[in-house]
Amino acid sequence: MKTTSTTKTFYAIAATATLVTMALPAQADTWRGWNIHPPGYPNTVALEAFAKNVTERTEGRITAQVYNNGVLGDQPDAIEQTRSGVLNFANFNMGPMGPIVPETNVLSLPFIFSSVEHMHEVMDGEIGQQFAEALAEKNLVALSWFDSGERSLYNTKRPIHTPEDVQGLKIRVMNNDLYVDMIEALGGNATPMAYGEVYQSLKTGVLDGAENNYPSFQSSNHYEAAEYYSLTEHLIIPECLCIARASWEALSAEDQEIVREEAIKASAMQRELWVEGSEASRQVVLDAGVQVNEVEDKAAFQQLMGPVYAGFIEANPDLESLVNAIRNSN
Ligand code: BDP
Repeated sequence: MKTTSTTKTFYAIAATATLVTMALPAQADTWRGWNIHPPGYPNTVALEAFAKNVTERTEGRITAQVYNNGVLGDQPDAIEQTRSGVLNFANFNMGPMGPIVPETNVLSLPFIFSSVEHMHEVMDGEIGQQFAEALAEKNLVALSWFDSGERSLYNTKRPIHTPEDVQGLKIRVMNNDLYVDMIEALGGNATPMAYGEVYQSLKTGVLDGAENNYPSFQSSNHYEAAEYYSLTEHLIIPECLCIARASWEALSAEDQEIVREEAIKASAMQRELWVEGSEASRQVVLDAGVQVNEVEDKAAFQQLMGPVYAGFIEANPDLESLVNAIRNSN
């Protein structure tokens, strides 16, 4: 049969239409979740429970799966992929979020929270809602907040008791200029680097140190390379359970409710597991011979952050009231 160009066009459109109708339901309900941590890590356990419960409760309308160990990309990449809806959900630390959602940089100011409890109060209240709104504007729906404890400095050279001990050390930081300013204010040399590259760099001496909480210091095996862990506790950064806005908006009101409830349950679970997990990780690193030291004069570190705050407020005058609101909420 001789086909005219009109019939050809018709067949092409019909074929595309069939493909679209066939492909859409499958794509719409398969949710891929990004996670940087390994199996067994508190965040991983909570995210996996979230995925399982969402899958069960939506009776196949969503099939959610978590991909661990950052296999779907490093964190800055994964943030972009979730913003564009290529990934559907994720647990993100607010550190690497700063370059994309400037408001969240407030959470990366050293010593902004006086304790983990203070951070929880702020994030679970009205101020936390402001951050959720800022994230939503960038296509990330933050449904609940996870804990990530206190981050402290560790290195291969010496215990850190005073800022002078940081002098000259090459310290890895997450991808955010604020952390470069923070380490430089202490006299160290900051190197922004993807999490997955730090272990090798510590081993080979490209880096002298990094900073993180106990669970990550342990699960990343950085403790095998860095013998000194010093409790500077300079950063208390919340993390979100975030959904891609496109995935969220594609849900019925009923399914949004299920996803929201499960995200809140996941954060309660994560916070509980975090407390146990931090203690277990502390034991592992101590048993492995890591020298952990308290930092008696934390104020000495805090004072050096003056210019970091001043520079930040100068560059973001509109965020000054948010900084003050958090500091005064304690
Ligand atoms: C961990 C955070 C993770 C970060 C990592 C890092 O949970 O999101 O990617 O630190 O230092 O504590 O990059």
